[in-house]
Amino acid sequence: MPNPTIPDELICRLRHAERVAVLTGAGISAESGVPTFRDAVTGLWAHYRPEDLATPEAYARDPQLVWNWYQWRRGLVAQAQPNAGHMALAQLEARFPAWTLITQNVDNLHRRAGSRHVVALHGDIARTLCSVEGIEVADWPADGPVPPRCPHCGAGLRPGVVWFGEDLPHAAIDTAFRAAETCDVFLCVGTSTLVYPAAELPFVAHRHRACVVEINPDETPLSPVADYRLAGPAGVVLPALVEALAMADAVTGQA
Ligand code: BJW
Repeated sequence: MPNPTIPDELICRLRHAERVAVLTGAGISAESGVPTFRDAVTGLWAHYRPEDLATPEAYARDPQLVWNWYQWRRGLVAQAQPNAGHMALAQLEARFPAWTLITQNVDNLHRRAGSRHVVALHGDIARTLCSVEGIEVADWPADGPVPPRCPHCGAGLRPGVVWFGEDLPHAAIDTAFRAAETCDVFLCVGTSTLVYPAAELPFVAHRHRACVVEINPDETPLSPVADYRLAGPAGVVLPALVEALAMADAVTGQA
């Protein structure tokens, strides 16, 4: 793919920005081999809609099915490596006095790429909780029931993620909204902006007069209000953005 053009005015906005917020979604991890939610699913799970599996109702109805789906995804995530998009965001963190990286992803690839401050809205797929008590459980017998049982109360175990209809972690969502309300530039990367409350964040930033940049090969409900749409894969566009900033720094002789 040819190097995407990053508008000069956007580089200028970024170079003068103090407060930058970023929201990432499944699209940023697509190039690491982690499937997105709303793109066509192939293979073993092709007959299931992720929206129908990531709910407390689905777990109550068929805990084995939901547990097995998460085990399959855990395997994919464990094999995945951060890509150039994750790396570019980790590089940008050091540049801005106030930087907030908010992710809907549960794959931990931002931290593995070197991002130090990550606000995770939807949990962490590597964690396992008791479905009744909510306590974290680290180990269970490999040859036991599926899903495994909580060693304290015997209830089924579940992944430490946020399902539809469940509350997001309060501290994380508060931090995310504060960042959206106060940032100069908001980067919205690889999300369909269909799932709330995360989808509200770029619109909040727009209402507070931030410059909103969408990085996504496809249009989304955010596209009509975005100040800039950089249409392309995050693993290409974000490194191009970092490079364009570095070139502008070199021309003016400052970082
Ligand atoms: C690329 C690319 C590349 C591809 N580079 N880009 C207000 C209005 C209406 C409904 C609600 C509302 N407020 C709350 C709701 C209810 C609900 C909701 O939003 N429903 C909507 C479906 C309408 N929200 C909730 O229930 C939330 N809880 C809540 O609000 O609590 C209070 C409450 C309770 C009860 C009632 C009302 C309020 C919880 C939401 C939890 C979402 N959980 C999931 C699963 C997490 C665990 C897991 O991983 O299994 O989170 S669902 C799934 O969607 C996952 C994702 O984080 C999330 C967002 O998806 P994302 O990341 O945008 O992925 P995709 O696949 O949709 O898009 C990928 C994009 O990437 C595409 O645009 C591609 O083009 C692009 N792309 N390749 C860049 N290389």
